[in-house]
Amino acid sequence: MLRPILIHPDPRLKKLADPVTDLSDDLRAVASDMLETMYDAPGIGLAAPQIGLSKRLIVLDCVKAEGEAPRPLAMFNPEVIASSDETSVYEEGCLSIPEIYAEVTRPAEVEVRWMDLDGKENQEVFTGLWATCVQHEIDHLDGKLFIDYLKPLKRQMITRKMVKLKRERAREKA
Ligand code: K2U
Ligand code: ZN
Repeated sequence: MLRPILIHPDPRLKKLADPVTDLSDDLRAVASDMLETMYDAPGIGLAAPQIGLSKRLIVLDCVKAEGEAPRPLAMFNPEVIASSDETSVYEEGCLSIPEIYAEVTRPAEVEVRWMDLDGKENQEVFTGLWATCVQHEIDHLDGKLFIDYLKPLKRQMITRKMVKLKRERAREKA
């Protein structure tokens, strides 16, 4: 089912998420809800803290080419185990910071280790948009948002805009 996505500023987006110790059908159902929510947004990634769950779980599908088969991935306890010195710049967005985009520089290639839905350990090198997205999602598990890489003044301006947006959305609901 679709889950509501938290909007910045929200303390739950700044917390260090807890490792997943035992995989359960409940957690598998959360991963499936997160993928449904991500596709609906639409987005190409989503982290559990964004739906208010402080667990180290992310989902992503960065397949952008038309006609290419989607590749929905769910990662439990993902960690970057190696990253390239070479960097890439990408104009990032975030489902928790709607309508805001800014350039972020990150390692161009990352090797990630994670546990999948079957409880199996995986290890894979990601490049391009996949590399950007998986790093953006793992940052969410550490309470880090892409605007944390921007200059303080720009970050404060964005936060003020989000406070205003949340107030307007609350008024619409009332
Ligand atoms: O974590 C999220 O909020 C999901 C982001 C993931 C993302 C952000 C920046 C760069 C790549 C992935 C959403 O998918 S935001 C929508 C989006 C889609 C493609 C490119 C940029 C932003
Ligand atoms: Zn995000």
